[in-house]
Amino acid sequence: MTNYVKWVKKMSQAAEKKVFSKPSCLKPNPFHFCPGCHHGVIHRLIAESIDFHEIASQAVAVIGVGCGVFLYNYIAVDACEAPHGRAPALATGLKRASPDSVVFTYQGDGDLGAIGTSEIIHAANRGENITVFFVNNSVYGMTGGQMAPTTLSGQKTTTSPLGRNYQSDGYPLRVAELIASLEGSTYVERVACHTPKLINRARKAVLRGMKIQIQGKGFSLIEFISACPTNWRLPPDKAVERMEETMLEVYPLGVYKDPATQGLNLDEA
Ligand SMILES: Cc1ncc(C[n+]2csc(CCOP(=O)(O)OP(=O)(O)O)c2C)c(N)n1
Ligand code: SF4
Ligand SMILES: [Mg+2]
Repeated sequence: MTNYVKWVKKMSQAAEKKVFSKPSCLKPNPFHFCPGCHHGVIHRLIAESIDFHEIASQAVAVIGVGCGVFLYNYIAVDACEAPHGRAPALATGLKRASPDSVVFTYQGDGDLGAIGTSEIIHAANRGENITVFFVNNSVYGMTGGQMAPTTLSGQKTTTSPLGRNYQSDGYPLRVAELIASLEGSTYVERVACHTPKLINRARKAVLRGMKIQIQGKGFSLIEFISACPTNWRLPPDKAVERMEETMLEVYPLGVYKDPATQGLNLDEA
């Protein structure tokens, strides 16, 4: 036997250790997102959490309007499309009618922080037992990069070509802080997913947000600070630099409301 044949035989007998695989509820469809967009990473984290908690048959996604609108093409769970901004109201009805379902919303900042501000505040204030995934990329991504309530002061967008001016346009809306201030919310965290370390933190937040609902402990909101390279008119690496230099200063990462400080202990799952 030649050395080469011996090597092939040895390799074919070696036990392979799987270190990375696709979540089973993630469909084999290529994402439609632009290069450098963070929606895809967030979709994967949600799919991993559904697998981990073994809730694929119970999970119901309520999808807002924006670039995340095709979530049902990627994650194999039951899903409903909500009119723009109304996902928390639809999720409320679904969860109340079917308490064993695990209901989560997926919403952008235009969806949740502009047209849907009323719905998110009242759902959180009522302490609905739902999980909200909120993607803050500081613009209306899907419709061409218009100014959103989350747009930074001075940020140029298609509807603020000279930069957002707080005197006429107000200040960036800090959703995590706002929702954390309401008595009804249980868990609020702001995360990002542009480095492996931050992805690991975001993964834990997603798992926790779902676990809180499964254990009947109330309302969770996870805010993801995300890049929209296309509408920021930047290549993906520069978009991440911009995120780090400007967005994270206005929107600091961290836990804004911790169930433990409310005397709620999460049972280990
Ligand atoms: C009632 C209503 N108004 C406006 C629109 C148009 N619209 C579609 S997506 C969108 C903005 C989405 O932005 P965002 O929620 O931030 O999501 P992103 O695309 O940035 O992830 C708007 C205004 C709509 N679909 N329905
Ligand atoms: S437009 Fe922005 S938010 Fe939408 S897919 Fe492209 S990069 Fe992502
Ligand atoms: Mg947006």
